Amino acid sequence: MELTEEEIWYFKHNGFRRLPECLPDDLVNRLNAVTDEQIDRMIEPVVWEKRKTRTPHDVRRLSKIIARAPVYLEAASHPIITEALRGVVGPNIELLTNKHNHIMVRPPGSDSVYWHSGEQPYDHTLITALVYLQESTLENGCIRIVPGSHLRPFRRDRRPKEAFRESDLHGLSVPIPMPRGGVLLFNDCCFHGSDINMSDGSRRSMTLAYRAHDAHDVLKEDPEKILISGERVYTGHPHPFPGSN
Ligand SMILES: O=C(O)CCC(=O)C(=O)O
Repeated sequence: MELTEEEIWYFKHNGFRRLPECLPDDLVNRLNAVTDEQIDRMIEPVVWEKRKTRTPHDVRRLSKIIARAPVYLEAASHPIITEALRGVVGPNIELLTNKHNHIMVRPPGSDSVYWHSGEQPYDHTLITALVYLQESTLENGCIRIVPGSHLRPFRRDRRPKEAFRESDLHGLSVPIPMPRGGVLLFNDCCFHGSDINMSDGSRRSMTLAYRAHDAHDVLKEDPEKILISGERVYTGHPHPFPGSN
């Protein structure tokens, strides 16, 4: 569903938007089945929780998911996501494979995701989508976002390394619980992080990065970008300008 003008305004000012529609159940089931297998077989690249044991229970993050199984790209290019993105980045949309492109598994007891702003506020090109394979709650450490922080006019360390709950960013943030199958879009310049998983289950979500295709790039076939909607247009000024000689 396309975002309304009011929703686009909300996204631009607050920096995030929870989409009203969830991905279909069947797709979420298939995502979970493939993810179960990836975790059980501990298929690298993996980011581990801070433990030395390295069992399937210690998998914090599965990296480079798009190359692991076609179902991940199917979800990443689902119309529920692309139609909403269109209102934010226009019709020509690329999925990045060299930023995000991972699943946060967040097993029971998983440590917090420290406060960070994915990109600098002067570089507003990247939109993050979190796609929830499992419900995310206050108990299992749902994401918290500092509304409007993508518009900050001051400098602040992009990764402040402050204890999660003691940071002033915690007091400025809002928790965003999400349903299974839910999709959260946010401007990656927003400060965000999430608390320890205090539940006895995991809290899986795909983290994906999108941007508008750069219409001025002369080289169109960037291997780290997958065009998921629209076309790779070129709108640079040709030289010599037609009819100028
Ligand atoms: O899963 C979360 O709560 C945070 C995700 C995130 O910031 C990331 O994957 O970079």
